[in-house]
Amino acid sequence: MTSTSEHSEFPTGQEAREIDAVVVGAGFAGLHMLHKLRELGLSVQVYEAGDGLGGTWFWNRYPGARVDVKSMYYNYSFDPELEQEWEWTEKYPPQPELLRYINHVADRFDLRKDVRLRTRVTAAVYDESAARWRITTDRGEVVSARFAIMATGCLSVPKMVEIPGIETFRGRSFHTGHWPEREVDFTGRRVAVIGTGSSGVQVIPLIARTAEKLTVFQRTPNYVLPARNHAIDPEFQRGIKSRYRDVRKANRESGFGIAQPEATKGALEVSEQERNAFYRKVWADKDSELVSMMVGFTDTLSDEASNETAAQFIRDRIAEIVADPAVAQLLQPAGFFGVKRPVLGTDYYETFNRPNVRLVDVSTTPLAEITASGLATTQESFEFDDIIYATGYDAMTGALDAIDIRGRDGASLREKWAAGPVTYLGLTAAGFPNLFTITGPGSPSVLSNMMVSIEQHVDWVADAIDTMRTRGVKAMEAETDAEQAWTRHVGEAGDMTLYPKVDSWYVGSNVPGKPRVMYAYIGGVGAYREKCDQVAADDYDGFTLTQ
Ligand code: N01
Repeated sequence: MTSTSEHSEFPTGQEAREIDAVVVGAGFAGLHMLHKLRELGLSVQVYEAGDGLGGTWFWNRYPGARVDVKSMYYNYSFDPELEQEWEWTEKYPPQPELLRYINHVADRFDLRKDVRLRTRVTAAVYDESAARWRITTDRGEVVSARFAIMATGCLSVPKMVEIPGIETFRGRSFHTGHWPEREVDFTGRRVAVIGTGSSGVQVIPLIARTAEKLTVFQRTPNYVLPARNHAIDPEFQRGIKSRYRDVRKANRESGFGIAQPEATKGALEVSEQERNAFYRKVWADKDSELVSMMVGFTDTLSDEASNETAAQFIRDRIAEIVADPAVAQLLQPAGFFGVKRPVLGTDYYETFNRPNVRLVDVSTTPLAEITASGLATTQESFEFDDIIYATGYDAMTGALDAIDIRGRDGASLREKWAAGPVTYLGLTAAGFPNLFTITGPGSPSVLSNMMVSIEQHVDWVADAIDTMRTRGVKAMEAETDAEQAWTRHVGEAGDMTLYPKVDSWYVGSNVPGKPRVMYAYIGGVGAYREKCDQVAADDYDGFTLTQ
């Protein structure tokens, strides 16, 4: 830590309401941050663009939306009573259940009164002389806060297709990440789904059940493992609850935030028989998890030949399930397994055996235009009643870029990150004192069980703020050297794996023109937590604290 001291006063005649902290976003991260800061006695205002709480789980209301981390691990751990009293119903709960849980938490801790819904933060400008952030909303509200905490979500800015004509379509259009609150009926309709990532994979089987005809436009096939979702076994739920402290600790110390048996061998260090027996177990076991396939061997995500064994195993399963060999071939991914977000699905491949479902490969004949009556590829025209865009997000930086964030000397965060995000620990940026990004770029975030990463960041930020208050520190700012070293480390950690070798939103390649860098830290949540704790223990090493 470097300490500097300066004297300043708040500007006189300041018209903005003064509070301690603004939190942007009322999803899992924002609500938890609010709770923690209130416990510290701070005055907090949360702004939320949606007209309900829940962030991701508010907006992703499409049919089939559910989490793909086990319910028992995908919830708050901060309150032992809360974790005991809430009863999960399924291995992977659906969106309505998650939204009920979030609203339950909000009521239980009386969080609503500090959340302003339907209000989008448009700008955050740092006033160095006052060491305060001036936050402006789209409703014209201006508030002055010591701390600005961005809990804006990693996947909250939907991305559309980059072709002309979207606004000309006369039928109904939906983006999975901005789904209407009312129930949408697809019975007897001709429906297009564009995109086969996690959202597409979840929505496609359900739409296929009622639509007259479903056409799926696939650019890149994904590796889809069977979710094998089921009603939660009460015995299992009781068992986890009885040892929750140990379970939480193990998850926090793990690589992806979901503890797994430690792998000791590379995939090619065991016999083919042993390897396939493992893959078969993960594929078939009703209690297995996505991450098991990724970390069952030490080198699945880092060695091309090892990775290929898992990839081929899944391709073989696709060929077994899909009746038409030409369709099966189109559904078989060619690239590495696990380093473009793999997916859990229910009846996904089976759906392509239905007579009312057609798969169109748009890697060879790309989408060319959305028309008044449907869409056209470079080869064929289609007519639809409904188009569903399951086309993903401007991930990690999209929501931060959407706010005009200006730090010391009016410097813009957007401009600072023009060649890719530069952060210290994925939590802070030099030039932007007292601004924190929960699960920000450069932290494990999307490469982990989000609940584990959210809680770790919220706790770290709350501790930092508490320390500042106790010690009379007015501003905390990352040092440029520390920031550069961390950002380099994030890139180097990525380079030790296969992640940068494939196109995916993890490296920003899904958004034309976005810098291609590693947007999340792959070093593992356990190691990352240790690093963050060490920084705090070393008197906030790498930060300048100004009194
Ligand atoms: O978005 P995606 P998503 N022409 O970016 C295609 C989380 N999540 O909403 O792969 C044609 O993964 C694009 O094709 P390609 C999870 O972390 C979790 O599905 O770029 N196609 C791809 O197929 C996930 O990773 C759950 O070639 C175009 C698809 O659209 C993340 O959110 C559920 C195109 C986008 O896939 C994002 O998932 C849902 C174009 N111009 C989401 N543009 C859980 O299960 C895009 N595509 C927990």
